[in-house]
Amino acid sequence: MKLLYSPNSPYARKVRIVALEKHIDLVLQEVVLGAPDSPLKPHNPLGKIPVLILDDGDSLYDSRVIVEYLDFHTPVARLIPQDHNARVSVRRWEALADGISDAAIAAMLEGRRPPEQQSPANIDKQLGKVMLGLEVMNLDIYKKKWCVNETFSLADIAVGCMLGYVDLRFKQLNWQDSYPNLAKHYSLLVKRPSFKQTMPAV
Ligand SMILES: N[C@@H](CCC(=O)N[C@@H](CS)C(=O)NCC(=O)O)C(=O)O
Repeated sequence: MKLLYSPNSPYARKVRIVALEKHIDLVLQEVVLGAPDSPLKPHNPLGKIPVLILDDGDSLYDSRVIVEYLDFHTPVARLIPQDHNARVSVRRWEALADGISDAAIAAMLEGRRPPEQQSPANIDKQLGKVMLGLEVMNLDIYKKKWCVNETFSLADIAVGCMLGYVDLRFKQLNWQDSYPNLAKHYSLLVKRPSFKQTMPAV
């Protein structure tokens, strides 16, 4: 199986960490987004990464579909619980983490537009979503080691990938000072070999 990815994508990192935690070998192919000869389009009409190309040539996207596929590909180290309520809780954490990444990416892209075309109001709006999302997570993780049922899961992976991305692009937010419960959770996550091996490039 081959993963089309870019090193700083929080969604692609989520997939890479799931594969590492489950000891699934993936061939990694780095993709430059927006390159005219991008190999993405034949595999994902949306032109987004990550994409997982299966051995039969079929392709899977987006990251939530890929992690579901990988988690059921092998029962080793299950990351999405089978119990319905626990599963919904894990997937809600993931939805919030991915949504915060969406907002952080939107703010980053707005800030990269030519100054005269930028909308400071949109940057503020997107960063507002980031901070409110972090505040909710900080409350939810209070006195818990892991996000759901005291068990390491996809929820923790999604949260860690999002926090790594927020740190990469918006260090100045200093979210660790405002959200100490989340900072404690993150300090546990970054000790895992799967997180160390996939740190975003500076
Ligand atoms: N919901 C998607 C989001 C994927 C996504 O937005 N990826 C970004 C890179 S971090 C991308 O490919 N952007 C290129 C584009 O939007 O054209 C997922 O979870 O896979």
